[in-house]
Amino acid sequence: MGLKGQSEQAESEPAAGKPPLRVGMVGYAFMGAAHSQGWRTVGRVFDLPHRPVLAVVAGRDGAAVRGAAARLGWADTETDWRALIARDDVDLIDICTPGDSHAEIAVAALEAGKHVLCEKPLANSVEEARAMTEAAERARARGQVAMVGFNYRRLPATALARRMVAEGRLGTLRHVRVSYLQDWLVDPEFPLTWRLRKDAAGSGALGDLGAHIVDLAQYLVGEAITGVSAVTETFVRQRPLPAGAAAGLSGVGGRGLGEVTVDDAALFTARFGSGALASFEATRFASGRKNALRIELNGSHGSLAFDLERLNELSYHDHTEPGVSAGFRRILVTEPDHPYLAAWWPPGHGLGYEHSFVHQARDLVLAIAAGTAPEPSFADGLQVQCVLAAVEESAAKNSLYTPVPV
Ligand code: SOE
Repeated sequence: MGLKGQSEQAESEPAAGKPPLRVGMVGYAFMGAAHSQGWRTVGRVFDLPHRPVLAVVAGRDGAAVRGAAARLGWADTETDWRALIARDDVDLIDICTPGDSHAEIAVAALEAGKHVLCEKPLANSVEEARAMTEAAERARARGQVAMVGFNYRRLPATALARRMVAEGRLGTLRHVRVSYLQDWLVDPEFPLTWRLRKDAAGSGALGDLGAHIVDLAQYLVGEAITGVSAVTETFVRQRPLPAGAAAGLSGVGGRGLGEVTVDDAALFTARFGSGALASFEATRFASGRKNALRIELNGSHGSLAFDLERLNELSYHDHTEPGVSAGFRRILVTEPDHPYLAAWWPPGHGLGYEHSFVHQARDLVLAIAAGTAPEPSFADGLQVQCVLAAVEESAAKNSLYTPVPV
């Protein structure tokens, strides 16, 4: 029963009367807010076998986390994630913290018998991602599930693109062309926040944005990247320390500046197992681009193109059409038989960025109820982490860089 049926429906939520799925979330910044929107909404739009409950949100600052609970709709709070995973009134741990805490929290939560949803990238290193994957595999035997939050798989247009590729509508894939462009770091006065420190974030644009496009490309193509060659760059190497900088942040030369220890941009080419070639670009210095994830796939029978800034649309070119009428056409992805759409609005009334988190919550709840492993799994997250590590290794070797003779 979707919203369209709500007028004929009793005022009760679709999931009312279903057994609760009590969620405990760690962290309440941007991703915590986005996940909260997903948990608040999913049971009121999709008819689910469990009723998601925003039970507890955890954060170190008591006053701040209580404010977040009131703002985001959480019933209780904790100031220590260890106390959260020890509670017997929480079934699932949703990790929305910086990457340096993903592994410790996820492994402890799985060993405490909880299901786990962990934000991307899965971890800050391959070693951490592998330990998380092994813990998830052990927990699987106990009926627990674990998923990593690559939410862009869960927009109707990208899910439709995956369906069309799997149906063979593009034929043999030859090219994948992906970029994820933002510009919030162009100002050199932007402070040295955690995303700019390797110890907290693991990497810069590569892990923050590159992880998304590696996962989305592999999801759409349906196979893994087998090798990369890369360049990375840090354009602004020192930034002002944030107000109240953590003790561990050493100023540079006493001028209140700190070292940026991650990449600002990563560009890499890649091969897929079937021989398709790919190009990837991830940067937070693309002046004027706010959240521009664009992907295009070219195959022997056709092409698909998606632009996150036009996320209700999918461009499709059927190369088997007679040339006189062939060309890219726009599919408006708002029909009831498009992925997820039956639960929402009538055709033509588009969705937004936040709906990817509602769909992520839906798919996780359905997997828990069915006892199936949700995708992307921690093993999928580990594979992305291996690609990111290969990019960093290639860039460090710089081996394929051939200076142009002058
Ligand atoms: C910042 O670059 C960020 O919030 C990413 O961390 C998210 O994963 C992306 O969806 C939006 O931009």
